[in-house]
Amino acid sequence: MTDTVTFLHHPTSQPCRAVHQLMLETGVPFEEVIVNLMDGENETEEFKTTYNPTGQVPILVDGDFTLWESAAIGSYLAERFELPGNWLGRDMRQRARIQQYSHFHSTMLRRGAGAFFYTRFAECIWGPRDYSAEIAMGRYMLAESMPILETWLEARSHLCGDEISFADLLAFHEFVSHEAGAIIPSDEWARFPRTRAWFERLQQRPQARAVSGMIMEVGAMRRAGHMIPMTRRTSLAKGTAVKPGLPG
Ligand SMILES: N[C@@H](CCC(=O)N[C@@H](CS)C(=O)NCC(=O)O)C(=O)O
Repeated sequence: MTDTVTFLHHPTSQPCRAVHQLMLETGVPFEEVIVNLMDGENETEEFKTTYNPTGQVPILVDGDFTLWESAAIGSYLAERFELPGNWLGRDMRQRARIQQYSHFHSTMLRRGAGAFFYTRFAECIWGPRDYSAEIAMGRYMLAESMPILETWLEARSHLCGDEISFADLLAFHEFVSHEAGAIIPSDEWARFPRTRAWFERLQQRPQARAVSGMIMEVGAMRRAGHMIPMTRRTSLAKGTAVKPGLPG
């Protein structure tokens, strides 16, 4: 088995950036393949059959083994490359804490991505429409999640202890997108000073900057009113629509 894995991703995607940063931080040998989400390359039957029936990224290919879902990819990389530090947990309890966070993340903070997607991306796919219900739902998920993060960060410097872990990267990259899209106003951030300080600390990591360049550029373009060219007509943020099939 070769030691180089293949990483299929797109740099605008929060879970992709979390996995990407993990691999850069820990020196995992990988080659990258950028999947053209903007034109729906991931929606073809061939892509879904070969890689992931949901069509989503990130995806990891290690020889004849293909894996998707960012949390599963993190756990796999930890064992496969014996990742150092606390990235996926030094001991049984730390590993369980990070798993706990990953499940919380999927049902709570991750769904806040709808606020970013429907504020900044939806118009590039479906044109100007009323996305207020979806934006409100995304904001609601953020409002539910942020106080929980703030409580954790009152007791410790990182989400799962006093050392950085993959949980921090999963959460951090959600906020990077919100920052790129100017989704969370400063008076809202002011209610969560520890979360803000944690976010700013993580922003200083060179690998965080290395994987965040494109989303910051795209966010700046959208804030300036420029459209992102896309030919896809389906959602990039599955699970954040309020009505089935919306807006079609
Ligand atoms: N739960 C998944 C979520 C992955 C996900 O939402 N990927 C999005 C990009 S952020 C995607 O591939 N969207 C394209 C599509 O659904 O067509 C994970 O953590 O890996």
